[in-house]
Amino acid sequence: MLRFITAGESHGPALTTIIEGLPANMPLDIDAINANLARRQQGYGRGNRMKIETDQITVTSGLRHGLTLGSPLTLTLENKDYRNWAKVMDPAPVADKVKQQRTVHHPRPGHADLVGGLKYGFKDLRNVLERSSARETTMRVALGSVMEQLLQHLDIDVIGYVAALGGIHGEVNPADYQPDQLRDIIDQSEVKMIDPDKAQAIKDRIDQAKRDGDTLGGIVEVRAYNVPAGLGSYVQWDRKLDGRLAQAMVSINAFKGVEFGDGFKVADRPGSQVMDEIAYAADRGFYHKSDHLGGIEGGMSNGDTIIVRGVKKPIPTLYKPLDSVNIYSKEVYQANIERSDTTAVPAATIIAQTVVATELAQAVLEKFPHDNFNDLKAAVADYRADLKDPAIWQSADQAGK
Ligand code: EPS
Repeated sequence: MLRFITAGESHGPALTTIIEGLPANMPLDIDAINANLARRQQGYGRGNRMKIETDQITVTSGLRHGLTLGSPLTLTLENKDYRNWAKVMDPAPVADKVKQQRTVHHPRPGHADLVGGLKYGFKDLRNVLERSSARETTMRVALGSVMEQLLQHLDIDVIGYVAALGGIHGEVNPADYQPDQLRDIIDQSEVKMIDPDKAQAIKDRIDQAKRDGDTLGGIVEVRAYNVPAGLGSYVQWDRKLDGRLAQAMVSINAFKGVEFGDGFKVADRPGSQVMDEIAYAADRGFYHKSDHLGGIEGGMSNGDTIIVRGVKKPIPTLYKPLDSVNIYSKEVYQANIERSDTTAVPAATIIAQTVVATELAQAVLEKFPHDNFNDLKAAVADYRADLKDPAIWQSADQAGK
């Protein structure tokens, strides 16, 4: 069983993740993890925090000479900004006058501030803000990059990009590109969109939102290629792959909804225009003539490209804040202004990509033996070979029935 946990406050000393249940002997490329962390820092519309940080992980357990040990893998990332917050975020007791610094008493609408304070009984809502901050996604990306590498070793590619930002939708069909081409296009794009014609309009809209003290949301799409049929299961609610991907996507800060394939549009169409007809070819095995359902049937991957989209609401911290209430005086105040981004939708592409990779890798590990990574590779290769013409369906006495 694979499990993981993340820890760390936005302005605390460091962020950490521990991943347990990884196969032993898996090559792990630290530079590739750091490259994904750098991608998370990019994107038009990011704020000033990203100018302070150079997010890079240190591995403190579970890896030796570039190969996993099968023991818990610990990744740690230092917050450079901590040096500016050392007193405010000091783990040790501090003087009362320090406690009065950088307090948050005017909760931001749309953020966890108010409810978190009510729930945990905090005098200073900074205690909520520090952990609910999207800074946590550094660790989702770090651990998800480990999972992404596991999938890449099995020839499974996962790619995220912006489908829409601030109401402007891309019009280029991602299915017209190979995964490597998509990766190159996205890496070159400041707004992480495949459609180059929309980039300028989106940048203008971000600039305008910034001038207005406002923020923008959008839609992120993730595609997973070459996923073998049969990950996840129909037999129990919590094993359904789409259910698990949906939970993982909505767990990303500010994500409010998820859809697969043609998504909510299927509500308006008859079944004949929604189901993907089944075909067979010796070189491909069973396949579907279309991919309206986004590569998942009955809670299982069906061998087609998995297509999942998530909607990210605009960041709740507004430089022109909305109304709030002082939690002590109950008087109307404007919400606290914390340094923030105009939009983090481009950054969310790598977060969604690695979060989807995490769920898929978990599903792979559940299906195949994996104490030793070499056994996992062999088992996946054997299974893929059998899927093309399953031995169980070759018995002559059933032919033609
Ligand atoms: C973020 C770090 C945060 C914010 C942002 C995401 O750093 P700071 O609060 O020091 O500016 O820039 O977080 C939010 C917008 C949020 O609402 O939590 C990061 O590393 O991604």
